[in-house]
Amino acid sequence: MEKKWWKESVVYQIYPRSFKDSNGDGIGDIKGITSKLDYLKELGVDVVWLSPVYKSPNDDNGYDISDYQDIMDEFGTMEDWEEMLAEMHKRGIKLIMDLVVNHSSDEHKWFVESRKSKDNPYRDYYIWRPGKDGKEPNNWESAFSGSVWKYDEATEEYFLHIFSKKQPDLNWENPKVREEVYNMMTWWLDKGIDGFRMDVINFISKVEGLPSAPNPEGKPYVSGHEYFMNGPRIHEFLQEMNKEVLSKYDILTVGEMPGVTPEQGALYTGEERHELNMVFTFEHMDLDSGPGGKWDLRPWKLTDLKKTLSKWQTELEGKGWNSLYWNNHDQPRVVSRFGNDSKYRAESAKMLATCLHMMQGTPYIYQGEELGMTNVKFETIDEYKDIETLNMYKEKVGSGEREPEDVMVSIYTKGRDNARTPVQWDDSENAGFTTGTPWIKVNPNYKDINAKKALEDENSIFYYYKKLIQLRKQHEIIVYGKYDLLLPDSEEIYAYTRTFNSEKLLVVTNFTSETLQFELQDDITYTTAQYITGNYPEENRDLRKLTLKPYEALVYKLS
Ligand code: TEU
Ligand code: CA
Repeated sequence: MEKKWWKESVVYQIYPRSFKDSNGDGIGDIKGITSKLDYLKELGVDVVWLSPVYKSPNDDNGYDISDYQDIMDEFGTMEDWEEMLAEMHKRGIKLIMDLVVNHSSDEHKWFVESRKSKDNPYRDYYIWRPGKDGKEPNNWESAFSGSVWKYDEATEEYFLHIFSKKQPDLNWENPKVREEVYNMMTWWLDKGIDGFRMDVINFISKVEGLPSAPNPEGKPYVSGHEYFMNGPRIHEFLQEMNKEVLSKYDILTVGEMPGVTPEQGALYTGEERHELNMVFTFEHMDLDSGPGGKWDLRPWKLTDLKKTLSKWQTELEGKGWNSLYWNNHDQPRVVSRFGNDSKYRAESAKMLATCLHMMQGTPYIYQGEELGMTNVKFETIDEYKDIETLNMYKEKVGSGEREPEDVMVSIYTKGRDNARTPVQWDDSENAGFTTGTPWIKVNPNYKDINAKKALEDENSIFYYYKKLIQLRKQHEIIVYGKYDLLLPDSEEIYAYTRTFNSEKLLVVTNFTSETLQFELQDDITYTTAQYITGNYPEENRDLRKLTLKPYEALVYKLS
């Protein structure tokens, strides 16, 4: 397997709106990020992934871009951005930018032109269709509720938007669109950035004819994913992008890909295929969703989590490369989801970190994860800000399909705002995030959970993450070792080994609040067992008969 810097790196995701406000307007900004770079340096991360900071009317917090080559006023100026990049590079931190090119904002100049007339030169930059029998061109449902089509009076046609009405999908069939995107990417790379995270990049190729999906239950709209997820020309487009842009730079590329399987993941990331370095799978994020989608809650099972993650580990071994994540700006907080955010918050946060960071792949840490930040429960729906959450609430409650209290439980468990409450810097008002009124409320637990407190406590979750990051630099086996799952049927213990040359890494994690026994199987032999890390004080122990404390994590190197 080829050695690469991006395989040896740890990435930290910043969601700028919620990271740090520098001027008291309640909105995180670029100068706020720059003021916290020493904090990131202390943590030891190699790369920052910055969620969108481009010009945007903020219908979807920056994922609706109206100018790809300018900075959002609320976040600062291009000079602020350049200063931030220089300060990152000074500290040896690389920067990857978010690339959101499945869609733009409806306020982008391309779309403003496109909607003017059917013969406008920009018309084919987007996906326009006439209605069918006075209705939408097909029955696909938007990710943010309702139809994916919006009727536009000016030309009496509909345009496609998989996400919000203000996020029209770009038409990748049009070579001019692709060329514009490649030029824009080159422009940013020439400004010195170190790569891209590509938003829903496996949605850019749509099936010809945009057929309606089967709808046996006669619902108003149904998922059209099979017609645009991993679509017919996706690999061609990515190979073209690679040839025109990516291959000319030594960069990190990661594609966000809902609905990608490990088999496809191997195609997207295969070293010989010249597409992307890695992808973000959603398989492990979907384990607690029922057939009705993400808001249809169901309990998750550890055996399913292990099956999914292990399949990615083995399928990509020697072919492609994994990204490793528990959290991002779209997901609930992991300690509330797969851990225990009350009695064992610190233990379970460290256990989850260990379980993930010891796998093969590039780990991603989402802001606040290193503090063990938790989900939030706002009392009323008006306190929520996320368009996905608000639209869903309106639809489900408005139609009488679900009771408001019941919908709130879904939001508490899965809502994206769980990840978007401000980073808790200290125990002062508004958690030190802003001197003004924060755009979204701070989690009330900030007096107990905050960075200042974490930095003063050598046993904090923060320092545990720091150690995990350092270990990756010290032990090649953590980066390159081959993964093998142990105890596939246990609903309580997640254990695996990594093998590299003649060494093995043993990782044992307890996913419960119970004390458990773990016996290392006989066919794993060794003469010395070196303790690498754990989330309880180190003890001399017999690996053949381990007693695991609640949410305990242990890592040994066997040789
Ligand atoms: O997300 C894409 C995506 O499919 C989901 O994560 C989605 O946001 C939602 O949670 C489905 O339940 C990306 C971005 O990460 C997200 O923030 C944007 O809203 C979306 O694309 C549109 O750009
Ligand atoms: Ca601000």
